[in-house]
Amino acid sequence: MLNVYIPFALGGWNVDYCILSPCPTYKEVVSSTLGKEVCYPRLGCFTDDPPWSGVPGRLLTGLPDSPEHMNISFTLYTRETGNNSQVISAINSSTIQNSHFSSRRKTSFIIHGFGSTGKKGWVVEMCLLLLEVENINCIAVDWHEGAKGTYVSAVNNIRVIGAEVAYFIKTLQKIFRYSPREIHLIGHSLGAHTAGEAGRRIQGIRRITGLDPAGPYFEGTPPEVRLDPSDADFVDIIHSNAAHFPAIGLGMYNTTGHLDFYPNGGSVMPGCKCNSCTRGQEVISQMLINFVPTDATIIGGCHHSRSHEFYFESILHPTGYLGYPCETYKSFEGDCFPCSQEGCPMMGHYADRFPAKLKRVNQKYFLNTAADPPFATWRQKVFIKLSGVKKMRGDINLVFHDTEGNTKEYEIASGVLSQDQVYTKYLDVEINPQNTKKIEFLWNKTIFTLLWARLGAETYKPGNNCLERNTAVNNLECILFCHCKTITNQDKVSLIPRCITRSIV
Ligand SMILES: [Ca+2]
Repeated sequence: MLNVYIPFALGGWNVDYCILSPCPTYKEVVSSTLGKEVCYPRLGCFTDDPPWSGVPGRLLTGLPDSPEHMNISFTLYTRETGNNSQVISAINSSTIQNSHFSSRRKTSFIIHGFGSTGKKGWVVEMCLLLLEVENINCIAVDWHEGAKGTYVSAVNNIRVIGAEVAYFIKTLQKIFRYSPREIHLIGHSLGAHTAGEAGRRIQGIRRITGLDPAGPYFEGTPPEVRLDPSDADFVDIIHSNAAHFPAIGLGMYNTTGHLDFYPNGGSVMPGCKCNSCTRGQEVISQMLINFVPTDATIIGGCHHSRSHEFYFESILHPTGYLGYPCETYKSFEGDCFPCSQEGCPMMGHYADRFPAKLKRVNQKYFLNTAADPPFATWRQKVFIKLSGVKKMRGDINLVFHDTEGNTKEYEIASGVLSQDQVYTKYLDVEINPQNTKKIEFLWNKTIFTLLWARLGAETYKPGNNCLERNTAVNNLECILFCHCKTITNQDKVSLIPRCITRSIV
């Protein structure tokens, strides 16, 4: 009955919404909830003193359930186990010593969120894919028994889950002298804050990746209770369902890592149909009061789940997830391209390869993704200049062909087209420049038969500076596509990769 507040941030202010009636006052909630404590062997005591409860944005009640009640498990995947994973336990550490866990490898922990499971689905798939590219120990953390009640009980429970992950890491330290610098925690939604809690308890964890860290009861709260940059040496975040007043998202809107990525602006993801997106206050209310999920990935909604889907695909398509530094999404759509001298980070698995990742905290990066897997896109700035006829009505399109015969068409300009005007367009092309066989230039033939046009299109692999020096950052080669001659009376022209001439502007 007391789980009645929906907190969210509004322009830096926390607003608490009561969704049951009669609503207790702030003071009543605070005074009725403080001062309780529960203690568990190995893990210590958990109080509901501030900041765990009774602070703005976090007016919740209750204490975490016991680890036994939640039936937490750690399942090991390695290249030796394949699908035949091994359940290991820090309480009985011989299970670790007798497993395929190797202290000579790095270790990733994957932690699910509210209403989800670590026994199947994306958590297991993530481990199996990581093992294809890296020889690591991958541990799927399951706490579905603690994640299936109300949202508020799950929020409380992650404190025990975080303590269990920390206890597991301490055990590794003890039996193998294993360093936290070998550890990467990857958590989705409440799992992101679980990773933060483990990081708060263990200094020096190499990296925590927060996949759309849960917003309700965390947005605007003290760093101690949520994932923040102090929880690991490097913290990277993907925001995919950020709260935007007056709508309520399931994820956090504010920056909370060293690098914060906002794909598609961070709130609404392309390809999420409205009947599956289940966003807004209605859903949150359901979650908070009485929702008992059967399939967790549905709960967070399509937007919320995109964060782990992006991470998954970034393992295979790293260069298709380049983030551009920008203050807002609106300004990104018009500018913030190409990258500065220091380069741009790749969202997802390879974010840690960005040399300037630790320069400051709360660095914001924007990018657009495609609507369907693998979601990767390669941003390009295209210039086209027309000459010949003063004004004409029509449209200009570019068609990208890859080496496998797939094509993608993008409109550059339409409507009234004027002589000598340079048409500039940012394209988020779903074809990797590396696999681009040719680019065709199309216009409305019936209108443009008598037109002649000049065009140039530049394509970049990740990195930048192609525009100025034809060099690239991230040690990746820059590819230019260009056609610098005047085209007359044709309906299409192909652009050939690696043309040395610069395109006209
Ligand atoms: Ca923290």
